[in-house]
Amino acid sequence: MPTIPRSAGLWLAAALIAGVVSCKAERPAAERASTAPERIVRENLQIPPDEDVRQPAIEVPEGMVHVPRGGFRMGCDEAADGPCSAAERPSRQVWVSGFFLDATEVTVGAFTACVKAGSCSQAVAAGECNFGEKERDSFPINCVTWDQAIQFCAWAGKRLPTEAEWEKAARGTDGRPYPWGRDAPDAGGTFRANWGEGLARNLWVRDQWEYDAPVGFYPNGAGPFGALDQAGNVSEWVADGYREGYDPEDTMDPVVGPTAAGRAVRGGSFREYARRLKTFARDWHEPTFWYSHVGFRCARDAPR
Ligand SMILES: [Ca+2]
Ligand SMILES: [Ca+2]
Repeated sequence: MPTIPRSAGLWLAAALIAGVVSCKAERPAAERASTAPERIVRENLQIPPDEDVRQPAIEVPEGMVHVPRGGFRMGCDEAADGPCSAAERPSRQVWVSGFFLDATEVTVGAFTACVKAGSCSQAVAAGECNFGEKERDSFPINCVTWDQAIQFCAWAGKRLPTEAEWEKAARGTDGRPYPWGRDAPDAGGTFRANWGEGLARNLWVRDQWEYDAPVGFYPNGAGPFGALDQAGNVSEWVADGYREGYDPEDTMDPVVGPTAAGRAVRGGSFREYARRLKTFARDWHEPTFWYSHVGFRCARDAPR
């Protein structure tokens, strides 16, 4: 039996050790990447990796905010949100495609430009209405019917948001009861919205405005995607017809056509209790009437 010289044996042992170490150091990068956690996250989202990670940034139109596609919890759940009205139930997961939403309510200035262009009919100018009043350009247009809101958004190359879009923009994906979070509108002495509180007018003006305020007056009231005044100031027409309660099966970009009750209105206004400011609170109005506490904002489809 041949013998390996002692010196050669030591060399072989050293080479083996070096080989093992070298082999570990040169493990292919692709093999290491296959266990990276981000791959698991994408699989759970069921979105192809290319679509998920390699898209260019979205260009957001001026004066709008971007609400990315995805699910959120729409409606009121007694356990999470406290007492719910029948109109606000059932709470369920809803998928909403990506869209842009006006950062503020449509202003008197913007609406007047549409009237001057011959594309919008005049808003009513009386009493608490803002149209035609001096130094009101930065206030929300009010006293407009649902049809006039449709007219304006079309002129601007936009449309009214659906009720689901409006609620997602206000509520985000964490189920918050107000656009800014869970704090009351006046928590810590900071006012986050313009609202009223019953019959006592001295309570209405604590937020500095008895009636409507210029849009964007409360930066601390911004929602999860940056929209302002979704809670309070003027209530807002949305595209949907009003039905008391939601269809639990209609969960992909839901929208309700015209109903006998009227059109849905969201967000509460300067003349309503804080409860009406909640992200899931609902109201409705007759679409051919106008109201001094109702305005609107517009939306537009996003590329994804
Ligand atoms: Ca007020
Ligand atoms: Ca509002």
